[in-house]
Amino acid sequence: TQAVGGGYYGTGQYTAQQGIKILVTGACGQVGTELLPYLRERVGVDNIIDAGPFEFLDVRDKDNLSRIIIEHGCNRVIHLATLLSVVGEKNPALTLKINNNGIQNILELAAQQKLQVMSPSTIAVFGPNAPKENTPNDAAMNPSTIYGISKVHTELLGSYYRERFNVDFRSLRLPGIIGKAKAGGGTTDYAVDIFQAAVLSGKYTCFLPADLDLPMLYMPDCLDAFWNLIQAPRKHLTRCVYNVQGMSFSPHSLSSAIQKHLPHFQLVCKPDFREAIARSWPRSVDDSFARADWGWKPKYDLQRMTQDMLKASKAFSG
Ligand code: AKB
Repeated sequence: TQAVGGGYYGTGQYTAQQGIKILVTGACGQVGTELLPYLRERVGVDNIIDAGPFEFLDVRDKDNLSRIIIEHGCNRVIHLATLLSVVGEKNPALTLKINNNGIQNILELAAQQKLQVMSPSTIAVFGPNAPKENTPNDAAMNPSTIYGISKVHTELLGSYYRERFNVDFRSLRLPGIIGKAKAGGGTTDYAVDIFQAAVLSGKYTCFLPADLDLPMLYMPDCLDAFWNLIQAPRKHLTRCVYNVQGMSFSPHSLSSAIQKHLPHFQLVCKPDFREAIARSWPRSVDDSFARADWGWKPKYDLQRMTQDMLKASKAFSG
């Protein structure tokens, strides 16, 4: 067992955990980029196999997936590879192939090789008829985007494999994720891009209306959510899919939070087709099951996240 130092988020000392070997798909995406170093601190550098720097992998290719899992002796998979809401509407057929075939391959291999599977879902599983405020974990879903439909498929297939084949499947319904890594292809991406624009030009043109609230989560809390859910004893989990959020805000309230640090910052809103996607989603979600079952407790609210993001964006832009 080897001790590794605290890192990027000042998380302190961790002891590399013996017996955990994780394959992370989608390792070069927004969450993967930050999850990899976070996991390496916790389970040891050699115990994270990612489909980025170490193995190139198409999640539709089950034979290659199987080879990588066997060759590296993986016992857990964090399956992040997915197409998000905006790209999904541009290419529904490809979204079904990547999102649906990907999770099916992972779950089939998990059943054969007894792997724990963590694969995030999204607030996009909730469609226009679900309650908009504090959307309950068990609200009827009926999404209107292909991305949401593919993630309902992920949730249902995961639950099926858990009941039928005893696969330890776990999932988080992620809201918009704000972090230092670039986002891409999502409806909530404005909440990432706005920070670079604020620091570089003092102005941002947003593709959503100023008053439209969406649930959001800051990356350090997102990473803790992944870790805490995969580490939770299975007997404590009353379900396999959990709503989580850290805050809920509109472009206008985010802009006001930025103006506290950059008084001349200007927000201009020119809503486009992404408004319809955002309007079909919850404005906030009820995450009380996550709090009760595995101790979910986000640390960042809008003010704290904004301060941290502006600091990082300033450092980044020199
Ligand atoms: C998106 O905007 O598509 C994603 C999501 C909310 O799942 N960030």
